[in-house]
Amino acid sequence: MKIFRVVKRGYYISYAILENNIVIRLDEDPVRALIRYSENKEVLGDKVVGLDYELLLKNFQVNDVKITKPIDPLEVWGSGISYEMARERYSEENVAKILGKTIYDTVYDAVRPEIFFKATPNRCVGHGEAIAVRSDSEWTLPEPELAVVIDSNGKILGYTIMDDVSARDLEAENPLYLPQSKIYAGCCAFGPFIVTPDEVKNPYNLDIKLRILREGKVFYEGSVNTSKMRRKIEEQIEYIIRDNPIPDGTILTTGTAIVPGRDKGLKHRDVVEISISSLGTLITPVIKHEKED
Ligand code: DO4
Ligand code: MG
Repeated sequence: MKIFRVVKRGYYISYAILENNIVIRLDEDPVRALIRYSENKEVLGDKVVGLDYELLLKNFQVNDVKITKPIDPLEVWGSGISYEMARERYSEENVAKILGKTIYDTVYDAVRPEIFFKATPNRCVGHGEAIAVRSDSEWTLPEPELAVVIDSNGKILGYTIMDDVSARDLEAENPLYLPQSKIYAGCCAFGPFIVTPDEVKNPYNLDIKLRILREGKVFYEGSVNTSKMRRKIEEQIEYIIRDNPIPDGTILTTGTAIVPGRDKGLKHRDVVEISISSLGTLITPVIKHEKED
């Protein structure tokens, strides 16, 4: 099952796409629906005909119906340096060291992963909605990542595409600035769907592709397969739930391996496209927050 959500005249409506493209209008909160499905494969709602969700994905809005983020996660957490490529690229900056090794080299080899708080619903956007560059950042990058939606016990309810947008200049200046680099309005995009585990055969064999478009042309592109992930998702979840109560529908984003350089920072009006096999394509325009006088 895939779920998605639209907003129509100020109201959210959630849908599920079942086998053979049968579309159901869900009768309950989408997180509750994911839990119900994970327990007994049951879906509560009525069959809908004539909803062209492919057109919604392409145009973002059709008449008064607009696609939006599939759930409002009360908490979004991130895992860092879970790929060799991230360790390398993050270590290239003149960053803090512990006993002669960069903090990124150290955490890559450590038993304990890097886990950080990422976002709340009001900081997240969905397909077709704008991610943002902070007004005080000159180097902000998209981080295309596989994310999991989990329940309060850490059980995986579904997978989604997440963009862990990060003000890289702030965190490169001082690791203590990580929360400011990671958490602000428009710092996180996810969707367009949440896809249940029965439709994602192997989360460790998914292609992740990133394209940054500038004035309609490809300005940057990169790709990776999740087989390169060093920290398994279960291990990341174990650390998130350890002595740390999380609500049902929490999202964990599992880290990036695609790290564009200093000359590839996002600009106002860019468009970021992230595709992951089995999960679809997440497209978001970029805005830059304006400095206040
Ligand atoms: O401290 C660095 C954050 C790393 C990160 O977000 C990632 O590896 O995806
Ligand atoms: Mg990240």
